[in-house]
Amino acid sequence: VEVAPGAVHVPGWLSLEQQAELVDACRTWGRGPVPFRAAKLPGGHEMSVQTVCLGWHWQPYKYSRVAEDAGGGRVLEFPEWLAGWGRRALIDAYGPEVAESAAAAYKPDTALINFYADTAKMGMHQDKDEKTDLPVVSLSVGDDCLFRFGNTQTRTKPYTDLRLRSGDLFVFGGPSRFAYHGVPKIYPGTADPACGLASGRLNLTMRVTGLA
Ligand code: MD3
Ligand code: FE
Repeated sequence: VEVAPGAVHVPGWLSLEQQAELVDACRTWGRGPVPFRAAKLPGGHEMSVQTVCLGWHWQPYKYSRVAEDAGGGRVLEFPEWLAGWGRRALIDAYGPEVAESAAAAYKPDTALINFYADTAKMGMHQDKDEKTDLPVVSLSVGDDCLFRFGNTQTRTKPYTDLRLRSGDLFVFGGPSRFAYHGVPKIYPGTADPACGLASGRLNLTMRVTGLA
């Protein structure tokens, strides 16, 4: 479903087995050299979401290889299998004709894994810390959420509200890459336990930072 030019929602893209596999991987990554942590905004407030990263460590407005705000460990490598999921995601979202060359060239080098407890949310923002305009691939597992997809000009209306469910894929490329978006609400208790998460919501986004 094309929600806006370049913004494609593919409900139920991941099987329950793949969802559980991803949850397991996120648990393993969270036990690595850098734990899940709430990122601090420049004003000093902590985000309500807990995040762990692969490839590059993200803090609001910057990427680094070590997590000075989370114990000083070096981030884990971005696994090749996950890049493979990213390339398949582009083909499945944009169609083989549009996407095959773009997909073959797609080399995501960072993943941000966000965990939302029941009351966590994410305010409207743009993702502008990457130096490329290549697509962001987003995978959701666990409880449903309200996802708000806005416009590139303001963090307010017009926007489209959508419900994202466990297993959903969303690709944000082209004119949608720098649109405002946020997660105003989690719907607790809506997940199938077979997805591997007993409560809360995980979202993994992969990106191409353009950094070396
Ligand atoms: C639209 N994550 O990590 S995923 C983020 O569910 C983030 O955790 C949300 O926003 C989450 O930055 C939303 C959907 C998403 C991700 C990246 C985008 C939408 C996007 C980048 C550009 C435009
Ligand atoms: Fe974002």
